[in-house]
Amino acid sequence: MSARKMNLAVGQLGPIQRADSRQAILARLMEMMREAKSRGSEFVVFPEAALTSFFPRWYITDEAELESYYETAMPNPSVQPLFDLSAELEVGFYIGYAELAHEGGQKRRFNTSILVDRSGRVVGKYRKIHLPGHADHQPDRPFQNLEKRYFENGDLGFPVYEMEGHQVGMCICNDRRWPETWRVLGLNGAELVCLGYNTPMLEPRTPQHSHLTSFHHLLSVQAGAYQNGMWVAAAAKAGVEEGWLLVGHSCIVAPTGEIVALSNTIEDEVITATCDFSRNRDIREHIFNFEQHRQPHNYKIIAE
Ligand code: ING
Repeated sequence: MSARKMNLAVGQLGPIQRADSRQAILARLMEMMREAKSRGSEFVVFPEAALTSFFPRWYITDEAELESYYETAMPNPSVQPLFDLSAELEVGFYIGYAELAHEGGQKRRFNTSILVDRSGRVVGKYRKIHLPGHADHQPDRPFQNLEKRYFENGDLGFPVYEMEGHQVGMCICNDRRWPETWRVLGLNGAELVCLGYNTPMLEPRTPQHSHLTSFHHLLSVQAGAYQNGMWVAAAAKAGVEEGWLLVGHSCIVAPTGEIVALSNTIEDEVITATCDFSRNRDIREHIFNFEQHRQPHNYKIIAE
């Protein structure tokens, strides 16, 4: 059987400051898509909140200002050039953004990501399920994480989409810390999981763990990849964003858990690898053969 391969890129973003224009941000994303193409990539993974500064760090009381950070449609005129370039170059992409939807006569807000195929068409959507931080203003913190205030928990589950012949799933940032995320995606048949993250080096309630931020990030994605025999592509928004250092170490991880590509800056940086999906079987038909080895009747407490 011919090996099924995908030339994959991760487009790590450096910081997006509050004053950065949408045009300037788009130019950076498009530059990295061109760079990915120049290296033979057919798909590029961009970060969480790739179109704005990570605004949950602020307590925003002005409704209009808060809503200015959300996209009300995707694509929309301000991001159309990226979709056009995707179709022109035949490079698909994953991108994270704040979604403002009107569903069931209600205004809904989610921390969302989409999969776009090589013709520039949206083929899948995911809404972040694990929201870290807090819903109330906590002024004692040096910065907030108000995702529980600004977003609802995702309501789409952990879907897996067929894209360019591969089974692709998504998650976002804090999701990667929860083993359930990875196992559900593995059970749903994902061969590749794409994710973006904005992770400050300082978690204000556990400053004594700041020096472990990169370790905990890599530990989470490597374990998820290995324990479910999946390729993982993780894209950071990195660098000092509005005064706070966000961790880099964007990476591409093989089903063995090995890091096959790792960023080494905290700026805009493209890393690439060739994902050979025949390698997933080495894990999923042996050490993690779910059908042969899992004992779900002993795991019920996880879902209760
Ligand atoms: N950010 C962080 C993350 O889960 C965090 C929140 C920071 C948790 C540091 C633990 C330590 O990576 C988002 N956006 O989920």
